[in-house]
Amino acid sequence: KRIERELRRALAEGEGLEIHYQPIVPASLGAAPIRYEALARWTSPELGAVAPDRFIKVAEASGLIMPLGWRLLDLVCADMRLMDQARVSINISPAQLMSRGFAEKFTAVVLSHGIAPWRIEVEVTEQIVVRDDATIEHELIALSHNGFTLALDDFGTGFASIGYLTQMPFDVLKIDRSFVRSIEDGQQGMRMVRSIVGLARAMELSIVAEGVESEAEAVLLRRIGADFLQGYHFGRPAPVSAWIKPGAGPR
Ligand code: G
Ligand code: G
Ligand code: G
Ligand code: MN
Ligand code: NA
Repeated sequence: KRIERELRRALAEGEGLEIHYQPIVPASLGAAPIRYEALARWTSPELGAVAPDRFIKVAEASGLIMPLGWRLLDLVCADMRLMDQARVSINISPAQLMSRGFAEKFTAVVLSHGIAPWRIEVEVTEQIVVRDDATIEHELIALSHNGFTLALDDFGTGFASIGYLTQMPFDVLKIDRSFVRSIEDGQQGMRMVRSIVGLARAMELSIVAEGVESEAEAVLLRRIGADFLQGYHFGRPAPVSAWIKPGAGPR
């Protein structure tokens, strides 16, 4: 309840919310990061830094996820004007996609900032599959139609059926870090990740491996055929200023 009250205040006063970006690097050696995942951060004057999974949950339960989501999108779009041609993925909650007209407003906001939709990827978790909601499907299809790419996040932790995957216009599959962790444990983990990669290949999805924390994991993931790697090994989430060349500015 305190989190809700403080979050309401943060939204009203427009303070304490910020976006950190984590690089998503091409698996090919030497290629520069050109993609980032946007991750919300909140520091409240009363509560200090609040973990995003906590305040996102509170926002979802209290209905604040809609105004919060729009505020975060504005922050990302403003940063993207400093990021040259880089692409950014944004996490979207099922609660946001359940609101009719979400895709239309999302598109309008992005265009109003002068950002091309192809630069933005929308990440949704497998939990949206469980909802089996017609509005969610409608809004996802509309986002794809409007030129945004769609990523299925945390893949392997939920219940996404292959049938659903083939029906929906996903472009990217993000392998959850629990699987990435398992590849060093032996044959079983390797087999599992190999089969996920095979599945993604068959569906012409590109593959991001999440939570890569060591060079050993990176080597194995390249060998298995992941297209992009993301994790502390390549960079922690950091403000946009950490990732732009000095002197870069809005164009
Ligand atoms: O760094 P990490 O602790 O940032 O993120 C924790 C969780 O919060 C992740 O599951 C992530 O998807 C979620 N999250 C981070 N930023 C956002 C956001 O802007 N919107 C939504 N809906 N979820 C977010
Ligand atoms: O749920 P989602 O995948 O959107 O959230 C990404 C979360 O993973 C964020 O909380 C982010 O800070 C965290 N994260 C990013 N890289 C790593 C990593 O290498 N290891 C671990 N344990 N977490 C990571
Ligand atoms: O902190 P850690 O050892 O997990 O970092 C792994 C890699 O990520 C290192 O190459 C480090 O330079 C980079 N990195 C970690 N944090 C940041 C950051 O805040 N900004 C930038 N630009 N790179 C970072
Ligand atoms: Mn994500
Ligand atoms: Na994830």
